[in-house]
Amino acid sequence: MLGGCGGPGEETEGDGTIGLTIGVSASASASESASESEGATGSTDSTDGGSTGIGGDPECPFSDPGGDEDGDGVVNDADICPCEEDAAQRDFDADGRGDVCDNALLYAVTEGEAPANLLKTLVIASTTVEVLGQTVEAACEFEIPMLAIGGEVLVRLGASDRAGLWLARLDFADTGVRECNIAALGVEIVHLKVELTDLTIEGTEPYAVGFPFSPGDHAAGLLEGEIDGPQPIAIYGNFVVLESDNESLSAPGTTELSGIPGDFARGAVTVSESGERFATDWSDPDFVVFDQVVSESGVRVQLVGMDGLLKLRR
Ligand SMILES: [Ca+2]
Ligand SMILES: [Ca+2]
Ligand SMILES: [Ca+2]
Repeated sequence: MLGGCGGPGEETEGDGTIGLTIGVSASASASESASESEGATGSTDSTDGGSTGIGGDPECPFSDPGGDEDGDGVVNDADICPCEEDAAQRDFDADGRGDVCDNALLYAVTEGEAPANLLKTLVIASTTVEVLGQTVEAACEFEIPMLAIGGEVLVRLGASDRAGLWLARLDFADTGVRECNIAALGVEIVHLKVELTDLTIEGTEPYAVGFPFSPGDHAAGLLEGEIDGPQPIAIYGNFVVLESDNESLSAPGTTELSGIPGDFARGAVTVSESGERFATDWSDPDFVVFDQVVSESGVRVQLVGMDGLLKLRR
């Protein structure tokens, strides 16, 4: 499925330089971004205490405990979201605030725990070169381990039977040195030793995806479902060429990928223990995470495959 990685169309009139990189950005923290996100229900701080409003919400004061501020049929002093319509009165994490008016559930990658938090993927690097008098696309590919060592994921529940999901940020361990032989027409062009460092993926559109769940499971403290679409992301990091046996084609050095647009694959989501734990299981070795020309010399980098398990905690 990875054959023919010399894709047409995008190559520029390159000088044959093959040197890539992916670049670290000063990314906003997921928490900051979360509070800015459209439709997020409150901040991600779980400082629920000290509220003065009936129902525990300081932003929802009213004077009549026996009234029905939001008209959902539940009187104010019994309503776990007194200012928002939620006749079902769901409270997934049992903190006294209903799903509809509660903060999003915020999960953190605490520590890489391979094989959990290890995503398998493949890097394909290609460029246009002159070989035996012909201009051809030359490529190499190598597997990289993507071990998640930090980041934040949010899950937002509302009145529907669908949870909003936002992989706000994932930070990955450096890949370690990989070898990459670029060849074309049977001719080895350059043999590189490379490493991807400081790799970070950010979800660029909060809650652009989600997953459906069963109300019965919700009542039992469990949400399970399949993500309903690819999540838009931006990728940052450094692609470092450590050694090269053909420095006229590719000198050692670092290339930045700064905000390369891509997508995270669909996967199976489990939120268990009434919201304490979160897991996503990906199994799509053919999914193209991104496919971009990343340098002026026309180097094209593809990241292919999402396969692995991410386990997070609140
Ligand atoms: Ca009410
Ligand atoms: Ca209500
Ligand atoms: Ca709650």
